[in-house]
Formats: sequence, C-alpha cells, structure tokens
Amino acid sequence: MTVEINFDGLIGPSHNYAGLSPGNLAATRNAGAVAHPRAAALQGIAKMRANLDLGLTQGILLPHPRPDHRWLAALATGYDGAPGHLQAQALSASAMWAANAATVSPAADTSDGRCHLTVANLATMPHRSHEWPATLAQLEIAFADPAFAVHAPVPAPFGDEGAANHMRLCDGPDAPGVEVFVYGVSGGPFPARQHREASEAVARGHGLDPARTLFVAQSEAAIAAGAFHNDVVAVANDRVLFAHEQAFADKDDFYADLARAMPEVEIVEVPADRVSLADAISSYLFNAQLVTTRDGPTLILPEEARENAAVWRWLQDHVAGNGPIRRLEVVDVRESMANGGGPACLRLRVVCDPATVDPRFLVDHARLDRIAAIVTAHWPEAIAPQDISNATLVADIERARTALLESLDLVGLIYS
Ligand code: SUG
Repeated sequence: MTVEINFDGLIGPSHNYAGLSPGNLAATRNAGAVAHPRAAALQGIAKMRANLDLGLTQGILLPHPRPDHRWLAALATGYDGAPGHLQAQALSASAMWAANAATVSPAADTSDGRCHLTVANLATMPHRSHEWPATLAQLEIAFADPAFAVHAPVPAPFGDEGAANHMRLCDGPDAPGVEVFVYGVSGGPFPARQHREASEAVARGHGLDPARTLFVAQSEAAIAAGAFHNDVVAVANDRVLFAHEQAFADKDDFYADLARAMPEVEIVEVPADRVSLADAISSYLFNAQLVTTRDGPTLILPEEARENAAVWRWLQDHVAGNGPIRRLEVVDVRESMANGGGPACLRLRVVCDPATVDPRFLVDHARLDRIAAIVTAHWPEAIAPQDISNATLVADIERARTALLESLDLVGLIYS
C-alpha cells in the first residue's frame, strides 16, 4: 500500500553551534552557544515517537561520519592541524536536516512509474557540500528495490537543496501530483541557495510531466528576512498549500497556475498583517510537518510557534474557523531549532509502499528504544565552541556513531 513515510535524520553526536550558515538567522544568532547533542537526538526521537502515535509511518536516516576525513583529505589536510573553520565544517552534524537530503518524486508522477530520488548537492554552504556521498550511500541501500531510482546530485555550481525547496500537491496517495520547485534568484544580502537550473535538471531526471510541474521563484524579501529555504515560509501536503503571503515572487501567477493544474487545491495563505515574515521565520510556523491523520490535515509545530502570540492566535483562529488545517500538535526540537532546523527540516518524505524499503531504515517504538539507549550511552552531553579541536571529544563522536551502526546492523555499509 502506498503511504507517505517521514524519514527523520537522527541528530548526530557532533551537533554544535558554529554559525556556519549565513542567511540562517537562528544559526548565526546562536553561533558559539553550547550545544547538547544527547538532548538534541532524544528530542528528535521523541518527535518520531509522536508521529508513530499519530498513526504515521516513520523512517530514519543516520548520522554521517564526522569529522569527514575524506573531505579533509581532498583538501590536503587531516583534522589535526586543519584551520578552525575547516574543522567546524568537517564536523558539522548538518545531515540531520533530512529535508535537504534529496528531492523525491513518487511513482505516480514519473514517466517510468518508479519513485525517483535525486540527492541534493548542497553546493552553496561548504559544511553541507560534503554531505551528499554519505546520503547517496544510505539512499542506495534504503531504496535498492526496483520500485525506486536513486540519482546522484546535479553538478555544481547549480545549487540544489533538495525537498526543502520542493512541494507536492495531490488528491490522494496514488493520484498523480503537481510538483512545485521553488528557486531563488536574489536574496538581498544572503545567497539564494536553490538554482532554477538545478530544479529543472531534477524534474527532467525524474521524468515529470511538464504540464504538472511548476517552477516558482521565492521572493527576495523572504530570503532577505531569513527564509534560506522555501520550507521556512511554505509547506504543502495532499490538497493543501500553506504559505506566507510574502513567500513567492509572484504569488498570483503561481496560485493561478496551481489551480489550473489541480482545481481541488486549497490554498491557506497567512497575511503579513497577521503574522509578519519576521515572526513566521523566528517561530518556524511554516516549518511544521503538514500531515494527514484520522482528524484530517494536521500541523506538527515547534514549541516556538506556540510561544509567539501572533502566530498562535492565527492558528487558533484558523482551526476554530473550520479552516482546512484541523489539528495542531506541538513538539520540542529546540536544539535543532537553534541551528535553524524545525520539525519539517528534520524529515524527508517518501511516498511509497513500506514493503519496498530496506527495513533497517524503518522504525517503530521498539527500534527507537534501542536507538535511544545508544544515544543515551554514547552521545556527548555538551559541545562548546572550543571543544571542536579536542581530540578526546572527536574520538568519542566517532565511537558513538560506530556503536549506532553496530546496533543497527549497518557497519561498513554506509560510507564508514
Ligand atoms: O542549512 N543549518 C541548516 C538548517 C537547515 C534547515 N533545513 C530546512 N530548512 N529544510 C542550514 O542552514 C547550521 C549549522 C551550523 O551553523 O553549524 C546549519 O547548517
């Protein structure tokens, strides 16, 4: 049976706040703060458990080897002796944000009837640009079944940030969808990370029907206000598009094209005079997971959204007014949020039959118990900025990941 599976990136043992992403205001603001990898990973696991309890199918992607010695070797250095900024870039746990792992087109949308995944090159940010080999290695195992086609990344310099800049609307799990690729042209002082050329290459590679594929520009105001990915200002699921009024460069054209391609679409737009771009971005209102539960469209929001009075009032009014979103769930992912990663950043959605996925990448409560025990035993409690050059800490981080892979029967398989 075809369902939507959310694959969450397990937060890795090297999680820290090095301020590596200009344009990501939370990450910049928290640069130099003390991070708590163990608590961070347990928060992520608690979110996965809450999703299971909502009746959703849950998958997992695993932390990458950090530091990334292969990347450092290609830069003609080892970790010891590398300049501090290269150490931080090599150690980053940024692969936790699985929405940036790949772009996914379900089988119902593609010309060959397979589910296509293209790994993102994440070329704009140095610390993210070396994620793709370990992502590709995992996806090739998880989706080895012939029901899938896993593609290597689009070549740089065409920046591709994966599902964070891709939305899909459809009328039921087996129905063909409308795929929307959102790219940036200009972002004021900040880089536009998703390039239209990359989105077009992904759409071609997936064999999408041009009549059901839209390319839409992000507004410069949104990027300049801190929407470094579209999923900070918009999210879609089934028939519902939930977006901020200022998310897109030309929303009228976009909405008209969308309604033509899919007349059943329900557009829920939050006006700027109710929730400013600044409030939307600091609260991560739109970085919610929009999922379908037995109660209908449900938003899984970060605590920060409940704490913002304007945001919470809008949400309460929407639900009370019988808007398309029927239910609100709140999760605590503060450690990830402080690096600009909300509930939706932490997951990659794949619409497929779970029986075709390698079971080592699917989780239930019992498997999460096992993973949580490894995290509790091995993940560092805290990482301060000065710790990243500490050899003992680095050895602990490497041992922690090995313990996890051993317990999941994946040693040596995923780009050790
Ligand atoms: O790419 N943060 C990530 C956050 C990614 C959020 N993902 C989505 N919106 N889908 C980024 O900016 C900060 C890491 C640091 O600074 O150490 C970071 O990479």
